[in-house]
Parts: sequence; structure tokens; C-alpha cells
Amino acid sequence: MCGIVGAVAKRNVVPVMLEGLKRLEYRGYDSCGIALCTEGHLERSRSTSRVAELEKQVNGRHLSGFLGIAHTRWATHGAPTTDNAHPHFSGERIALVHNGIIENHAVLRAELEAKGYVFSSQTDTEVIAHLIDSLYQGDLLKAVQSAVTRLRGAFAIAVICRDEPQRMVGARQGSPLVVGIGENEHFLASDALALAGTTDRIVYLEEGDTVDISLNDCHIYDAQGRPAPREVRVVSVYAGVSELGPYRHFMQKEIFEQPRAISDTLQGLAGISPELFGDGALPILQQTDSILILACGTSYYAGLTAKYWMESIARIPVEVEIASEYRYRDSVPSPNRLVVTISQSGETADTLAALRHARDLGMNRSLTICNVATSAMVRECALSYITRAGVEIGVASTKAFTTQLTALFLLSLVIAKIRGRLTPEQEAAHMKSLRHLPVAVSAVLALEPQIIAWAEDFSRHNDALFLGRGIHYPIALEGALKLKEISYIHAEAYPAGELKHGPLALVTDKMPVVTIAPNDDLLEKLKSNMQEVRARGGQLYVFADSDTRIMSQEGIHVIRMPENYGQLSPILHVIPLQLLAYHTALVRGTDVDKPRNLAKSVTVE
Ligand code: HGA
Repeated sequence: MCGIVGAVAKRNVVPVMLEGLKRLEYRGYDSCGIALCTEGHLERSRSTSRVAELEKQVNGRHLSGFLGIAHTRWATHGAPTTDNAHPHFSGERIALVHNGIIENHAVLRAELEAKGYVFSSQTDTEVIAHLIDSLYQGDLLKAVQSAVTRLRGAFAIAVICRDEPQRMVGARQGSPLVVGIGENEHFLASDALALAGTTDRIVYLEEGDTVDISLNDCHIYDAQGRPAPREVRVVSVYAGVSELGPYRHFMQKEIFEQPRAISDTLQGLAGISPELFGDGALPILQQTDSILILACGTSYYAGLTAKYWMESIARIPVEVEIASEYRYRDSVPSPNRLVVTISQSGETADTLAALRHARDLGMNRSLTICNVATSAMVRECALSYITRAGVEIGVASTKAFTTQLTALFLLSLVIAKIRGRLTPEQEAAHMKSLRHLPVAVSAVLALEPQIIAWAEDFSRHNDALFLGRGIHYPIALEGALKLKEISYIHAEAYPAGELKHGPLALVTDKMPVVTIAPNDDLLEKLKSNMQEVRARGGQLYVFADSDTRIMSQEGIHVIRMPENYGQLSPILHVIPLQLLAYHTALVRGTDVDKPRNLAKSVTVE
């Protein structure tokens, strides 16, 4: 999603801003740009290529300045062209970058055109620049504060004005924006990672805040325009975080980091206790009679998996909803329900909105499983579990998913214990499995050479089916999503028992059918479903537990999982599916870490 960097300093800010844009590249973008206030006028450079290309342009033109804003754009309104790339100007006076969507842009555009403003892009963003210009009377802060009252939708903006060359104003509503505090210099950015290596002193703006920064000052105001002191946090984002090391892609690196990520997520785990989710967890969880999980994409599949655990281990009813549907649905609230949100970034716009919608419906008990401790999601939920996956750069989520599953399994155990459904023997057995999990994951990663051999075959197909049953059905969904996201092969997942109700019509000898075959209660049923596929010539690619007695034969390719991992099996079975998607994409030559049309940290609706 769009990334913002802005700087006001006594030094040339171009290197800081280009470095910041590079650090934001992982979010996915289709164009980028930079604007500087230099010697009493605004200069701009924009590109529909990569940040490296923008850097060449900027260096070629010898652009420099002490005040600047920069942006990576993931287009929502208007094609990814140079004219639509940010920063947007209003005349020669105002320059602005924006992350979000302005829903009333058409009305505002008509109004501004009537006043004589001429638009040079199709974006919703450009209206903000002209609106601020139309309200400007020598004080940029006042113009921005008055402009944002007219905006509907979501925005984080950074604005500069030619007439105030040592000042930058920012505002946020629904999209993330942080302030970086330096020595006689200040910065704005979409996230702290953009400023790693520049400053580690970060202020997280709250909903409705505006901020006025200059060399020595940083003033923050709330939505009512009152001065709003906000905590300065020291954020240790490892500056070398975006280094690939021996890997070809971040996705590959992140797949192989999973043993470490899971181990870190479980760090310090001494037993199953409510405090794992926060100090006030016990009374909240004691009063909980049901659970509503809200999430999007891969996190939604983590939620679907957790439903199986929670209902069987803790015997508590669970509903899982896609956040973007829930927020607009006329649902029936239940006061004793715990709302659980799952989000890697903690800034996912749809999930945040769904959480707030649930709160508006009177459901105030909330818990989040999140990878970013400083995110809006963590700030807004009463309880939290911070996964320690580390920064995830690849757009296709891998280590975030398995660490979310790890945290959700812990939550199932905690609720089971509170409800008297976890004996000390069971607790000890689960603790043993959890402690061994990183080793078990490493053993699955060792299957990579066998999976590479399959990827050649896969890369020649345009469609694939994924089958799973029970708790492995959400894993089949996640496997199909991974393949779609990065190889662009059309893939669908079904609970294997559903095949005969429709999708079997798709099966021919051209159709690869990936089957997740753990040795569980449904294995014999699954074997029958596999026969249904073979009878129609379908090619089965089976990830089977070692004790399933499924043998490789004509039309049935089998990779054996190192060990049957019982209730935690979904965490192991998703790993070969990640590797299959990765290696298939490699053969097809796609841009694995930045798949077309997709973005990381989905901060727009
Ligand atoms: N709506 C703006 C910004 C898009 C955005 O925030 N994407 O993440 C545009 O289309 O330029």
C-alpha cells in the first residue's frame, strides 16, 4: 500500500527520503515520487518504475532541499501513470502525499473546479491539495485542519507549502502516520521502518490528529484542534532488517525463518495462563461465552483454523468473519462475546473498521493477535498477543501466518483451561508439542528439494485444486491463496467432501489436485475423495503424514511429512504449500516479493 516519507532538516533530505522509500517498497507499489521545497519553489520528480529509477532521475537532476515529501503509490483511483503519481501539487504552492481513499472526492472536485482549480490527475488525492490551497491564508496548519473537516474516507497526509519552507503538516484518519524525532530535524512516515537508521524516537499519531513539524518543534493536535501530548517511544527497528542474506527472495527467507519466528513467539512460555494475553485477561475470558474472529486474507484462514481448535479443545462457539463483510453486515451482537482480530501489520483498514463496528454494537471485549506491538490494532484492543515473526517483507504472508496459528493455539488452550477443559496432563503434553514445534518445522523445510521437483510440473498449468478436510480445509485455502498470489495460477480450495457437489466437473488429466492428507479421523473419507479424482484422470499431489499408507503410483505423487503432529498439524502442513507456491512462481518468473496488483499492510478499504 502507499507509503509516505517526509523530512524537514538542516541537511539535504533527499537521501533520507529515498532510503525511506526503499524501506517502504515491501508494501507493494506501482509508482513513486518526491517533491522538495528548494530556493523558494517546489520541485518534483515522479516515476512509474522502481524507487531505484526515481533515485537516478533525482540524482540526474541534482535535486536537493531541506524540506521534502516522498511517496510510493498503490493506485486506487486512476491508473498507475506519472500524472497520477504523488506528490500532487496545487499550483506552485502546495505539495501533498496521501495514503487512503477520499470517498467524497467527486463532490469536492466539482466544487474546486467551479472555483477555477484545474486538475491534472484522475486521483482522489488531488482534491486534498487544491482544497488546502483554497483554504490557505498564510498558515499551513490552519489550512490543513480546516481541509480535513471536509474529507470523508481515510487518509494519512504530509503537506508542504512553498511559502513556509521550514514547516511540514501531517494528518491522519484511518491510515497510519508516525512522526520521527531527530536532533534539530523531524520526519513523517507511514511506519517506523521507513525511518530505521535515521531515528528510533517515534510518535504514533492517533485517529484525527494533525501534526505541525519544523526543525526544532513538533506540535500535535487532536481532532478538536486541542494540543495533544503523545508519547515518544523508542522503537528498535533493526536497520538491516531488509537484507536478503543467502536467499533469493524475502518470501523464501521468511519461509525459512519460521522455526525462529515460532520459537520467538513462544519465548518465555512457562505454562498456559491468561496473562499471556495481557494483565486483565482472566476476568474478560471468564465472562466470554462465545468468540467472533475478524480478519482478512491469510489472517482470515488463521481464524478459520482456530475455530476448529477452540470449538474442540475449549468447547466454545466461534464465528469467523471476513472483516470487510462484517463491518457492513446487519449482524446480531452478543454482549459476552470476545472479539478477536488477527492482523500482521495491525493497520489493516478493514479489520480495524470491523473492530470498531463491533465496539459500536456494544461488544467491548477485544483481543488481537498481531505482529506489530505499536500498531493501531494493539492500541485499540483490550488484550493482545504479539507474535514475534519479525518484519515480514514478502507480500505473500508466511511466517506471520504460522506465528498467528501458534498464538491462536495458545488462546484455545487458555480458554480451555479457564473452562476446566484442560487437565494438567493435557497441558504438559501440549507444552511439549509446542516446545518441539520449531524443530518439527525445520524437518518439514528439509522437504524443499522434493517440492522443487513438483514445481516444474505445476508451472505448466493454469489451474489447480487444493483439497483438505476438517482443520486442514483452511490450510488448503491458504495453499491455494499462496499459489494464486505469487504464481498467478488460478487455484481453488475445497473441503474434499464437497468435490462431488460441483468442482469435480473441473477435473481432467490436466488438473493438478493438491491434497493435504494428515493421519486423522477423516483420512479414510479423504482417500475415497482421492479415488473420485483419480477416476476422472486428475493428477494428485499429496502431502501425506508418514503413517497414512498412501503410496506413489500412476497419477498419485506423494511427499511424506516427517511426523504426524496431531492437533498442531496445520502449522506443519502449510509449509510445503508455501514452498510449492514459491518454487512454482520461480519457474514462472514472476515478481515473487511484489506480486502484481498486490500490496502489503492493506491500509485502504
Ligand atoms: N487513493 C490514492 C492513494 C492510494 C493508496 O493509499 N493506496 O494504498 C491514489 O489512488 O493515489
